[in-house]
Amino acid sequence: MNEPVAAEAHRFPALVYRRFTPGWRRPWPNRQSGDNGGIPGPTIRAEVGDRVLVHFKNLDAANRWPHSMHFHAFRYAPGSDGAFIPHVSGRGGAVPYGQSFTYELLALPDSHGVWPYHDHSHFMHESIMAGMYGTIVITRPQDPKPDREFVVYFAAHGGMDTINGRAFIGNTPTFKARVGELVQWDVLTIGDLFHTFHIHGHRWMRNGIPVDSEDLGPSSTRLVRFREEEPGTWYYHCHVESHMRNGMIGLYRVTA
Ligand SMILES: [Cu+2]
Repeated sequence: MNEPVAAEAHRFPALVYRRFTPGWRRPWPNRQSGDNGGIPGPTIRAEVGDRVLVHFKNLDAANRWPHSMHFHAFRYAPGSDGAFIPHVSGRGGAVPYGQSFTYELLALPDSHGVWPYHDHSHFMHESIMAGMYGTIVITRPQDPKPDREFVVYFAAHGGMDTINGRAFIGNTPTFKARVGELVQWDVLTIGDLFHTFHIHGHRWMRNGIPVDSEDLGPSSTRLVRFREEEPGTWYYHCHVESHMRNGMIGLYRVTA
């Protein structure tokens, strides 16, 4: 038997992206569970053809590190890459504490899908380990609009294997859907590890072949979509066994 461990042993100091009202006056209301509430950061949504401006302000009062935002999938000039290259990248690659920067992005026809964004400053690794990453969803007009959309982010934090920054059932999100609904799972990974996304009792198509698992390397993404027809309470989890038993598991409840 494992020794009981104090709750504090299962907490870690986090550093997150948060959406604010214009002028960074106050945090945006956290209406959707898991969005703007911690890890991952708020989901950035765009349509193909959209020009997107992201106004970033570094409010890391705890560390006073420089930070940045680096966006996958969009087209942007090198100045909006958000990656720190010594003597090259300019302010966008390392925004000093207290300062702001606007990233200019364009969603191209081949930008559609699910993608990560994350810190890429010289404190990238510490920052990602602390939670500085989020999701980008870029849609095309012809994409079906799901009735339910769930973000599942696999990463390791504080010695645990987490889904959306949380470990074990009851802490990880419990997702809900109804029979007949079009359900979309935006599955992402960040960090050093490979993960396998698996849902019990369900299958979906990948390149014309039915699958019930998706293997993802670091910084990989999968958009999983199916019409729900299986009522019940189901596990979803990473199928790397050591990750699952270290917290990477949650519940999915389907009602008729
Ligand atoms: Cu895993």
